[in-house]
Amino acid sequence: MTKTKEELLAILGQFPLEGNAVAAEPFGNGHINDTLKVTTDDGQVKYILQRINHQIFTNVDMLQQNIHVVTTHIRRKLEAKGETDIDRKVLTFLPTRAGKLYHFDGENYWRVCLMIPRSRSYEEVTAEKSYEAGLAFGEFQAMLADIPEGTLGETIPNFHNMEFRLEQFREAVAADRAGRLAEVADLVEAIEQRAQDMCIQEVLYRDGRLRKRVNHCDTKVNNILFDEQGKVLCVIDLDTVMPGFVLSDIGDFIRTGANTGAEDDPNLEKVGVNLPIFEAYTRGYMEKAQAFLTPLEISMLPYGGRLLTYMQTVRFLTDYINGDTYYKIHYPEHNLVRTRAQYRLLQSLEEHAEEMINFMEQWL
Ligand code: ADP
Ligand code: GN1
Ligand code: MG
Repeated sequence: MTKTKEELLAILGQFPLEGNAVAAEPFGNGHINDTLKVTTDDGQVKYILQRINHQIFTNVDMLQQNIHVVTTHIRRKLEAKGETDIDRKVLTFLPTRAGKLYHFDGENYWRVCLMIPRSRSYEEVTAEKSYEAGLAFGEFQAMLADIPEGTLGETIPNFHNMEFRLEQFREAVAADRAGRLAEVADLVEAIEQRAQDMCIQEVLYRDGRLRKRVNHCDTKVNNILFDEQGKVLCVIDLDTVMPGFVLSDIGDFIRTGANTGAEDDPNLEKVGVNLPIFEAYTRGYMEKAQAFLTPLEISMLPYGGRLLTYMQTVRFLTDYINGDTYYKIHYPEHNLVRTRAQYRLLQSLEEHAEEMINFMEQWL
């Protein structure tokens, strides 16, 4: 990000903060938006400022309207349940002084939300935290299930549509814009071998056997905030909440939480599925979700882990082939390293598929 401190403080001046902002510093490990923590003149970090990546979220009005609907809906549910400490259990976005859901400075789009006090996210979780995360995402889906159809827009059309992601991949391969195809031939082949099997959801949907539900669509392990006791406070990063297949939210947690290595681990020996984390997450998730899932969805849950890992392999490789135009990278080969790590995880998930499928028997 190229903004000076003075420019950032001027942007913050558009929002009715308590106190005056004195600093805005980078925060978190997101690949798309820019996230900054804001310190005010009482020395506290009370706000998060985000620059929305509008190359990717091209309809910022729809994006912010979706988030507004989701956060007010959750807040109402929590109030109805008689929850306490609600300000730590749902994100609160500040309207601008002009009463808008974001500020446009002529070049970039900005939003501000309250920093949830005494909270933190993790890049790696224990089985206990994984169980908690399962409860949280199950509860999140349950709370949003009654948002009327058509209320939430698709902030990124076809976001988790595997057929569409493969189309983009094949276009990238055909164009080979960055001249990188030769070095990734093995990965292209690995992707093509699995392509048909990985598009089952779209086929089932067309056959009327699978429905769409409101999903988070980015259930990375670091998109949950925990309190000091390791209990979940809330689900964050709501940009991609939209109708989709339920397996997305199971799969992306398996991909990020149940991996013994990092998403971009250069050491492939470290990468593999962590079954106790998968089991703990599934137990938590099923506690909340069993009531609304169909037997088909339940039986496909391990497939969801493979699918989202495959989809991420395809997306990282597409970006590498295109010359790194989508994800933030920290070094030139980053997207390739990410691809190889995701592919290794996919192979591990395939090796353990039977155990994972057997684990689901208890709910079938
Ligand atoms: P990104 O799109 O960059 O992933 P996130 O909304 O996930 O953006 O924020 C990045 C990180 O910042 C999170 O992983 C979390 O650690 C922290 N964070 C974001 N929002 C809050 C908040 N309201 N309160 C506390 N921490 C937050
Ligand atoms: C992006 O913004 P972040 O880091 O939470 C991406 C997800 C990917 C993820 C891979 C809008 O999420 O879909 O799964 O990176 N978000 C978007 O780590 O593309
Ligand atoms: Mg995030």
